[in-house]
Amino acid sequence: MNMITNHLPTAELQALDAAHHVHPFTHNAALAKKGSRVITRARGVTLTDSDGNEMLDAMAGLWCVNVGYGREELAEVAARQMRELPYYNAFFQTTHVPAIALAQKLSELAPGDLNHTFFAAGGSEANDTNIRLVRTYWDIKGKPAKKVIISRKNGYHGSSVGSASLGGMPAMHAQGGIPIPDIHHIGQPNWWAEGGDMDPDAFGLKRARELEDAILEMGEDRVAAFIAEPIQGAGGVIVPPETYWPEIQRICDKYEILLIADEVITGFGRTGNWFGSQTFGIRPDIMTIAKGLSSGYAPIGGSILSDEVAQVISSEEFNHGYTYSGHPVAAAVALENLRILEEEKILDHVRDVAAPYLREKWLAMVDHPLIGEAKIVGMMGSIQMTPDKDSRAGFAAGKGTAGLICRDRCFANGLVMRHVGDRMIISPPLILTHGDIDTLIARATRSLDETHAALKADGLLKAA
Ligand code: PXG
Repeated sequence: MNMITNHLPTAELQALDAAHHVHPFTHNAALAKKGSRVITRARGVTLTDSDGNEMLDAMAGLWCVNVGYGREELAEVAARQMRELPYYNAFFQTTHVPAIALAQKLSELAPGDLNHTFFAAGGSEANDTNIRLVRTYWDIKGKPAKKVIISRKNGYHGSSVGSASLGGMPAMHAQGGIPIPDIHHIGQPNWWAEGGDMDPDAFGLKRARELEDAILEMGEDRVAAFIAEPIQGAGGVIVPPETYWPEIQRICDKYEILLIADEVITGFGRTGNWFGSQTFGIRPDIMTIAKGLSSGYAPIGGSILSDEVAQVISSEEFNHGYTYSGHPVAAAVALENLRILEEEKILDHVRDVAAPYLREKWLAMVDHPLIGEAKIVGMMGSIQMTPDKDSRAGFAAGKGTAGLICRDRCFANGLVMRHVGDRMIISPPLILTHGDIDTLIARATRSLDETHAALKADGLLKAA
């Protein structure tokens, strides 16, 4: 049997990794010199590396391990499904039990009449499906000019050609000939960075109305859909002002465009409800799902469609699909993950136990001398570092200088907390206890103190 175990010393694993493994979103040559951290094991909310260091994983992997690590039931279900039917597809007038059961379960959990799921292997694929799907939808409805999809600057929708085009990350658009045509980006509701002298509510309205301006400028007859994350995740856990989503919903209702809520991060309990759309009162026509759907134990994602969208798209052949659409093992794991979330009342735990306590501690971080803003919804939060709280200035040394220092201090202090520029973000497993939260906050505070001291010592506390 080919066992994948931690059978080599760390340095040898790092050398082999550098020699043969090309990492995503990484300057690989620089990493090769430094050496990757080798993660060997995880249980509950704790990661262990190849040197035996333990870290509290406040990112739940990559925003996905909602039920925490080490759930035997998920391993059991995967093994059982592999023995029973490891693979089959749904292309040629066939189907299988895991895909049927999961699609049915999702129709029960998803709000409104979102009753039909098209499966993919992750969020990028699902958003590529959405691009082809909404354009085909309007073709079938006799409105082939409706091709433009409006999305947002600093949004993240995946890394394939289509989904990265929907995303609004300039560094991604700089590589590989994207965006594809007919994607239009409007501004993001990031008050801290871009709100200037406006109050947050007025700014939220202003940014929402950029959608209306774009529709009016291009013509309603050219716009197919608007896509957005209820809370921007990879963009830095940007919680929109309260005015933002109601105004977006009003605009989508007024003009004939489809609303796609990208719930890849905000789905499956992250915000305290099954979906972020419920937390913000959004009524989407399509929801993108992945990550927490299987708690990351198996790669699976999809698009949940409203009755109307599904009925239109089903009226002709839709020439689209992936080998792993509705993969039986991934679907079985997802179904078991949803059972765990439901039967163990993990959403109740988030709402009544974990999120209120985390919120109290997290928001208090704004009193730290480095922190200008603290935001949190359910189990996703961000804190913004700044050299000048009043002016909301960035650091003269450049964006990300403080963020990188803090991220490294966090690792050293046994905490995985990400940075996006100089914003520190968390999205921990939903099963966090009060004790875990105390640990998280203590390690984060210590890391911030050390970052503050390091910036001070190097003369880097200057505003840009
Ligand atoms: N939509 C959203 C909202 C996401 O956050 C995707 C789509 C793409 O999903 P897949 O499964 O294809 O990766 C994501 C993924 C980061 C980071 O740096 C975030 C994601 C992926 C990789 C890195 O925060 N989110």
